[in-house]
Amino acid sequence: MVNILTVFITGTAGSGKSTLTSALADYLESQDNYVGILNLDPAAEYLPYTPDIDIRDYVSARGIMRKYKLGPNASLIAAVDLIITKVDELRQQISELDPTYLIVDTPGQLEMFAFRDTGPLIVNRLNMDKSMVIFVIDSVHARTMLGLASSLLLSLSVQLRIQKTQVNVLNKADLLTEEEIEEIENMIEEPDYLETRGDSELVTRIGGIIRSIGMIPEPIPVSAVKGQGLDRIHAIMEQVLTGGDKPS
Ligand SMILES: Nc1nc2c(ncn2[C@@H]2O[C@H](COP(=O)(O)OP(=O)(O)OP(=O)(O)O)[C@@H](O)[C@H]2O)c(=O)[nH]1
Ligand SMILES: [Mg+2]
Repeated sequence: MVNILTVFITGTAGSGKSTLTSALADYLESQDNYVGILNLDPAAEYLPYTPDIDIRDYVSARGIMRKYKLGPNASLIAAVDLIITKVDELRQQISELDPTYLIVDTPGQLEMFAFRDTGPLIVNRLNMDKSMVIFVIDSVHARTMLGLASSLLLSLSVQLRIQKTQVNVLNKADLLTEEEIEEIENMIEEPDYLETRGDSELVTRIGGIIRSIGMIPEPIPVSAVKGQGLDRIHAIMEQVLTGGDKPS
């Protein structure tokens, strides 16, 4: 019986998707899980892990750039669109590998993947049994309400597009002080806190709207480099895999 949880690691460029893919796979393996890694970034030059399955074996953004004389963004768009034509081959490889957890590292530019029609289509086609999304927020951009609100709005857009159980991760938490992490938690949790901060009215009101939607999961502080917070991600993955309650 197929029982694979496919975990799509999404997030803004440079937020640490590839590093988290590697760290999470290592962590899960250390907990005696059988883990596979699928690299879905056709433009990746260097990866901090060795993928079990690699889209670059089928589609190369650099090759497309040369062949069709396209610029870096146009070639990446074409490359991401071409992934859909290789989904059957990828599914075949996933079935042969048959991992418990398949971690999928997605293309660097979020908008190319999540905000175009192909991304959600690829996610649905690569779903073997169950799937979820991890949205990686760069801590460095979350220290102000403006940065945090922008990141959470992006996360919400991904949730809207892909419509899977989604976990927000505050990566690079090792670059923040404990006070800064607490400040971020306050900005999300404390209803009156936003009013006291002196942000612009737009930022304060957007913060209020994000909170009132109530469906945006509170980010889990993680350090992909230091291996912090991975146990909390694992616990949610296990819940999703075994069909338990979705995280709130
Ligand atoms: N301090 C710190 N640095 C991190 C962490 N995670 C990733 N980085 C660094 O952030 C940079 C980008 O990491 P990547 O994993 O390549 O990020 P990415 O989101 O895959 O990048 P693209 O695919 O190019 O969008 C690298 O220099 C990483 O070493 C972390 O938890 N802490
Ligand atoms: Mg990457």
